[in-house]
Amino acid sequence: MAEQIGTVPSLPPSFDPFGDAFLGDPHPHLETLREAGPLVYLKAHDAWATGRHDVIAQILSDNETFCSGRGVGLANFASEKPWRTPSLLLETDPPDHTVNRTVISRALSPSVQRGLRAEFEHQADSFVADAMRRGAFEAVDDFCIRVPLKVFADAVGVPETGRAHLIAYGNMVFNTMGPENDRYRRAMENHEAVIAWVSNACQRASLTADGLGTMIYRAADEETIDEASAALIVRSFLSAGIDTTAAATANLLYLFARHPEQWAKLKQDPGLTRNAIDEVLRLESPFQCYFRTTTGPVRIDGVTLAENAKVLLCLGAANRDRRRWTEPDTFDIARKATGHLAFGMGIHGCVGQMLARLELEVLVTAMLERVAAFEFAGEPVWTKHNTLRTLDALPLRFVPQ
Ligand code: OVM
Repeated sequence: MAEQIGTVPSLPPSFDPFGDAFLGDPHPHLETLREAGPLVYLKAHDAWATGRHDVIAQILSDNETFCSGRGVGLANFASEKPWRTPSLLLETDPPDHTVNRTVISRALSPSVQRGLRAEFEHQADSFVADAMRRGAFEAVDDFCIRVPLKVFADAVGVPETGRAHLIAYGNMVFNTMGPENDRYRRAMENHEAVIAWVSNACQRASLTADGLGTMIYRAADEETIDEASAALIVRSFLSAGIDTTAAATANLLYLFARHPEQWAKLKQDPGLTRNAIDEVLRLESPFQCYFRTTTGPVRIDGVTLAENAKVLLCLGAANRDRRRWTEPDTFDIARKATGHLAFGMGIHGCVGQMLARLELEVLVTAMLERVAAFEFAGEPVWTKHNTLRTLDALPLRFVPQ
């Protein structure tokens, strides 16, 4: 499918990483992209793209040339007004990024996480016990989404009522990183009510006294950041922490239902749990792709990019790059899965990844104790989403031991 213009591989306008054909069956298309060249021009969007593990690692390590402050979606904030105030973490560069990142990483310190573990375990146990009682059920709506809406939203300390808005909000944030297609527009349909709920939830007065949200406001009390920044950093918890972990949970259940021998293997050797989680994240990465923007002309792999070029980083492709992985399409919980890019890398590498890992680890541990196998109770349906890889429907039965 790739076409060469001089030495620059380019893909025709019909090749659209945000189109129905691509999103309906992404992995073969990601392979086309990755094998077309280290850096490929996408006619459909006047943007560049890469699905190579080494090229993405190089770009993510050079945040001065490939910035985030002009947006990590297709829209260039230097010329297009974003629909929300840009994130002080995701969509910003040093030196501001460094200050904000320090504030949020302090709130997510190892000791804070140790404190959250017991409650996460308690909740995981009750979610799994509940799933076992139900027989066949819809795992996305009744399990994968509910877990972070309970445990993570509780940890941040936002109000109980109206939390479903967080799913809609995540959908907005992640879909609008793509072009203004139908998915983008549909995600934004109810944006006013959703934004109103989220903005309110981020206010100091809305947050529980002992949550992560209030810890961010403590940095405002100490005058490290101002009050408005605190609200926006709390917003980052809500943007990044719900849909992503819900997607990871759904992808994990899907993979173990599809490959029962891997669940059997994990039951024999629960010591593989953390590695198995990394393998899930590698093979079906929840956050599939995002952009960087060039801050000046740059030469990379024989291609010269001008300033303000948008470069799409397809982590979902890099995580199956045969230059990096052997048998990349195989789900193998015993392989060495670390080094995947599902959490990104460099200065923007996922700051909440230890919390995401904790959430998944306690869930898997709770399931290992009770679940003999996962059975499909209907057809799973993958979501067509501009940047997230997850399922809309996952009818499952947790088979008791
Ligand atoms: C944020 C944000 C939004 C989406 C994703 C993300 C994966 C962060 O608003 O800071 O990290």
